[in-house]
Amino acid sequence: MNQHSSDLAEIVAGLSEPAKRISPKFFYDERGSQLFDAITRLPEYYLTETEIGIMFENVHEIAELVGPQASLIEFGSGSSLKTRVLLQHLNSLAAYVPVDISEDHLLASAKQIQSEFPEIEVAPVVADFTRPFDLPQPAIMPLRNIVYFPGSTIGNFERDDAEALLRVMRLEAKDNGALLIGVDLQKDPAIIEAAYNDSAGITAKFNLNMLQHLNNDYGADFDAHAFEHDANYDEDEGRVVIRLISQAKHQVSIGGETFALDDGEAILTEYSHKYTLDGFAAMAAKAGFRVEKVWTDARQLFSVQYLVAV
Ligand code: SAH
Ligand code: AVI
Repeated sequence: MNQHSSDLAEIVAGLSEPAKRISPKFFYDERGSQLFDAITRLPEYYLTETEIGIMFENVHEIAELVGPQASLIEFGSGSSLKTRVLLQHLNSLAAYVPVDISEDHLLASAKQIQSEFPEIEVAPVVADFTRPFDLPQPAIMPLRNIVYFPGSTIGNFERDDAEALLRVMRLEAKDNGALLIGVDLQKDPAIIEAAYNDSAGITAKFNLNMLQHLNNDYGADFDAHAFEHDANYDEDEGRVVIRLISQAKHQVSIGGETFALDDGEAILTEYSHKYTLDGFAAMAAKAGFRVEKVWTDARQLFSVQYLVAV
C-alpha cells in the first residue's frame, strides 16, 4: 500500500470509530503549516516564545553537552525556527537533517536554512515519522546523532504512542547519542486554554483547515462551515482536547464511505498533553532514556530537556 492509500485507510478507520477522530498529522498541508507558524506568533501561545527564550539562555551549555561533529536530526521541523540558534552555536555540525510530513514547507525551509548556513550539510527528509523511514548518510561521518524534537510535539501523542516514538528516537540516537526535546508543562488551566482558544481565531482556522486538506488531497466533501472549533483542558488527563463539532445533522463522504454526523457530534483532531517533570522522566526511562539536564523558564511554563541513551 502506498503512503496516500494508507493515509486514506487511516482517515476512514478514524471516522468509523464510535467516537470519530482524525490524526493531527493531517493538519499539515502547506496552509496548515502556515497557520501553525501564525499560531507561534500569537500572544496567547506561550509555548514558542518561552521555548526560544530557554534555548537562547542555555545554548552554550547545550553545545557543550552535544560536543563536536554531531548530526542533528530534527523530527517535525516545520519552519526550523528554534533550530537556528542551535545551528549557530553547535560545534562543527556534521549535518542537519530536518524530517517533516509537510513536503513543500519542509523543502522551502530547508533551502532557506541551507542559504543561511552554507557550511552545514542540510539533508531534508519528507516522511511520516510514525512509520519507518531511512535517514541519509552525511558526507562527513558524524561522531554522534542528536535527535531534536522541539515544540512539545511529543504532547500530540497519546502516552503509549509517545513512549513508542521515544523508542524510535532512542534507536536513531544509537548508544552514544542524545535527545534534545521541548516538553510543555502542567500549569494554570486558564493559561493553557487561552493558548488553544486565541482571540484572533487562528487556532480555529488551523483546526478547520484539516477538513479542507482532506477535501483537496483525499477527495472528501467536508463542509468546513458546518463545524466549529472546540478546545478544553482536561486537568485529570493533563491534556488539551481539540475537536471539531458538527453544527447540524449531515453526512460526509471519503474513500467510498459515507459517514453520518449528528448535530453536536465531535471529531477529535488533536490532544496536546502537558507533563510534569517527573511524569515525563518516567516515560522517557521506559523508552531507554535518562534525563540528564532540564532547563525551564522562570515561570516553569515550558521545559527543554537533554536525554541520554541508557
Ligand atoms: N518543530 C516546530 C514545528 C512544530 S508543528 C516548532 O517547534 O515550532 C509540528 C510539526 O510536525 C509540523 O511541521 C508537522 O508538519 C510535523 N508533523 C506532525 N506530525 C508528523 C508526522 N507524523 N511525521 C512527520 N512530521 C509530522
Ligand atoms: C505542534 N503542537 C505541539 C501544537 C500544540 O500546541 O499541541 C499544535 C497546536 N494545536 C493547536 N495549536 C497548536
